[in-house]
Amino acid sequence: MGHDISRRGFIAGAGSVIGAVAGQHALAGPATAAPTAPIPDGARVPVLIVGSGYGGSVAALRLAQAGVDVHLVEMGMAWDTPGSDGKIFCNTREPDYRSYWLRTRTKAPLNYFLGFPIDRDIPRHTGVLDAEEFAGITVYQGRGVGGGSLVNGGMAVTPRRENFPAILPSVNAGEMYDVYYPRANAGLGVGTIDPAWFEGTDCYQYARVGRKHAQRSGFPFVFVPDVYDWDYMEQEAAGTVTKSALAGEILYGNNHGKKSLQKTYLARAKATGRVAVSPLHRVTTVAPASGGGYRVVIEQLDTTGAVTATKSVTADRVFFAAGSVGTSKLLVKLKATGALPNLNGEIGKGWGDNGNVMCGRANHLWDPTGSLQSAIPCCGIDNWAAGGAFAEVAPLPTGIETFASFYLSITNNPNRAQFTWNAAAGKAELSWQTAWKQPSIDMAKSIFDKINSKEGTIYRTDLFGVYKVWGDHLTYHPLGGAVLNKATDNYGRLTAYPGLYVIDGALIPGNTSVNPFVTITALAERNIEKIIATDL
Ligand code: FAE
Repeated sequence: MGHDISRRGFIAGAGSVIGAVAGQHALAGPATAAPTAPIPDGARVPVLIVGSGYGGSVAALRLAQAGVDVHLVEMGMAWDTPGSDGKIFCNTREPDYRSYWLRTRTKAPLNYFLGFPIDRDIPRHTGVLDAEEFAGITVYQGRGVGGGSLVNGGMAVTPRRENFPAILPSVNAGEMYDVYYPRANAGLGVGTIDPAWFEGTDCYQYARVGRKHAQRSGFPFVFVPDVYDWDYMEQEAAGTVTKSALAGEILYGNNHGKKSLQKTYLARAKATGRVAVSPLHRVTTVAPASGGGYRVVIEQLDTTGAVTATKSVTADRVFFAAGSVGTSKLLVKLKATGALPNLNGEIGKGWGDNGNVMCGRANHLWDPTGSLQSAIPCCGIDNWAAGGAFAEVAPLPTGIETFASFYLSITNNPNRAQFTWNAAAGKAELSWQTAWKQPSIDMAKSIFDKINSKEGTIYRTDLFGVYKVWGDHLTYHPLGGAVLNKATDNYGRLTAYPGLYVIDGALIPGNTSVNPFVTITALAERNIEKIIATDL
C-alpha cells in the first residue's frame, strides 16, 4: 500500500485485515473437547493448587520433584485440542469463539481504529482472554492451563537491580539476583533476538522506527528478552514454517513459537507423573476440614460457562495461585463470609496496575512502521530513573501500513487499590478509579511529549475511542491483593491457617518497574524452595 493512500481506501483496508467490522461472522462454534479425567468428588489430596499460571506451575513442578503428589485445578480450558480450522488458538485479526472468556462481544484492548469501533460479536465460550471489568478498570488475564502465559507477549524482563528494593522490600536482593532470577529465566526458556537479524527484517521495522525516535530524543533504548523461540521466528520470516508471531497470534493465544508454560514448567511437571490437572474447574471455597486439612469446593464448568457439577474435596495443603485478581477475590470472600475468618486485615490490600497506560503516535509518511509486524515485542525505552516510565515498543499487527507507533508504558504510578467483599451483590469489588491513571499518563508523557516535539509528530487520537489519546482504562499486569510479608509471612504462608499459601502475582505490592512474570516466577521459586525445606 503506497503513501498516497486515500482515507477511504485506508479504512476499507483496515476493515478487511483487522477483520472486525460489523456484519462479519465469527467461526460458528467449538469442536468437542477431548475427554479429561478431572478430580473426583470426595477426593483427598496432599496438595491442591488453585490456578495454573506462573505461580501455580512453579509450585507444581517443585513439589512434584520433591516427591509430593499435586492436583492443579484450573477454571479455564486445557487448550490442547485444535478447532475445525486445525488451530488451537485464533489470531488477533479474526477473533472467534476461542478469543474471550464468556463474552458475546469482543473487548479488544485497542478497540477503535481510525475512530471506528472494531469489536465484533462472538459466541459465548470459555475463551482464553478474560477482560474482567471492575468499576474503574478492565483487567486482562489469561484463562486456561498456563494462565497468563497463553495470552501474553512473552516479554521476560528482570528488573534493574537498583529498583528491586522498591519492588519487594522484604526480600533479599542478593539471593534473588544470584539464584532465583537465573533459575526463573532458565525454567521459562528466556532468550534474546539476534541483533543482526533485527536490523534487517521487515517484521521489526516498527521497532527500528521506535528506536530511532527514542535515541534522537536522548532516551536509553533497550532490547528486551522474550520466551518466544527466536529461531522459529526467523524461519517464519524466511517462509519455511507456519507463521505465528508473523500472523498476528498473540492476545488470543499463539499456536507455534511462544514457549508458554505448557511447553516449559507444566511439561516438566507433568513428566514427573505426580501432577494431575483439572481444567474447567473453578475453586469457590476453602475452609478448614473437621478431620484436618482443608475442604475445597470446586465447580466444574462446561464451555458455555454453565456449572455442570459441584465437588467437595479435601487437601492437606492449598496453594492460592489464581493470579492477583483471582487469589484476592477468593481470599476477601473467604475472610468476609466466615470460611477463613482469621485471615489478617491486609487481605485485599496493596493492589496496583503496574502503572500500565497505552498510547500511539502518528508518524510522518516517510517513517512507515511496516505492514508486516511481529506480534512479539522485542524492545523498550527505559526512562524509569528520570521519568518513572518504561515503554515497550509494541506492535500494531493489522496487516497494513498504519504509520503508527504504538506503546505500552509501565509507569511508577503510586496509587494502590483494595478488594472488598460486597455481601449484598455477592461479589468482590475493586476500589481503583480511572482518574488514578493520571500519574501514569504524566510519566508516559515524559517520553512521548519529548519525542513528538523532536519529531514534529502528534499522538494518535483514534485508537481508544473518538478523539481519545490515552489507553487509561485497562491493565495487563494486575499485582498485589495478598502482599508478601503483610497478608502473608515473608514466604507466602497465610499464617493463621497452617498449610495455606499464596504463590502468585498477588504477593507483589502493585509494581515491578518492568513486565512482571519473571519476577512472579522468581519469587515463586524462592518461596517454594523454603516451603519444601521447612513445611513438608
Ligand atoms: P495467572 O498467570 O493469571 O494465572 C492464574 C490462573 O488461575 C489463570 O489461569 C486463571 O484462569 C486461574 N484461576 C483464577 N481463578 C480461579 C479459580 N477460582 N479456580 C481455578 N482457577 C482459577 O497468574 N507479563 C510479562 O512479564 N511480559 C509480557 O509480555 C506480558 N504481556 C501480557 C499481555 C497480556 C495481554 C496479558 C493479559 C498479560 C501480560 N503479562 C505480561 C502479564 C502476565 O501474563 C501476568 O503477570 C502473569 O500471567 C501472572 O501470573 P500469575 O501466576 O500471578
